[in-house]
Amino acid sequence: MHQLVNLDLLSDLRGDLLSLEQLKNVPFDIKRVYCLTKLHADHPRGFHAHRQLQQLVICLSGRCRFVLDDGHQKQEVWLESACQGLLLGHSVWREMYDFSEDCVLLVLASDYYDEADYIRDYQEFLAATEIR
Ligand code: T46
Repeated sequence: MHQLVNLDLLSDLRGDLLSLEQLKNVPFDIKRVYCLTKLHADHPRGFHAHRQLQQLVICLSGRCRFVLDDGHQKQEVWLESACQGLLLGHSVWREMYDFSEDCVLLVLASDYYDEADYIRDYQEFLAATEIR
């Protein structure tokens, strides 16, 4: 349902450098990049799936918990290191919880923002997974 991608950090006394390259350590063409910041533990996010979009989510700072659901089973994943990216394919319902105060999420997406690609109703999502 999900895959954790190992990312090499170039670290030295000056700090860490994370390099992300399309079709190298990011397994799709990158059309969009966005960040989630100033997140709150008591305000979970997500609660949707995508029809086509692929994304790689990297926790640059802090930690948070993803609950992923393919309509048949659920998985829980903690993101707490910039050394690992969470690859989210389409047709996975995602919920994001327990953001630490310093949590910063960087997301690389395979396409431009398009609200029509979202399934935001869980019953519609379940019906779509049954059809497949
Ligand atoms: C996802 C998780 C991990 C835009 O206008 N452009 C954008 O590129 C994005 C991502 C969002 N928006 C708008 C859509 C909503 O009106 O920003 C508002 C907040 O988006 P949303 O409620 O979908 O945010 P999250 O944090 O629940 O979900 C986001 C992504 O939307 C989603 O694709 O997989 O992060």
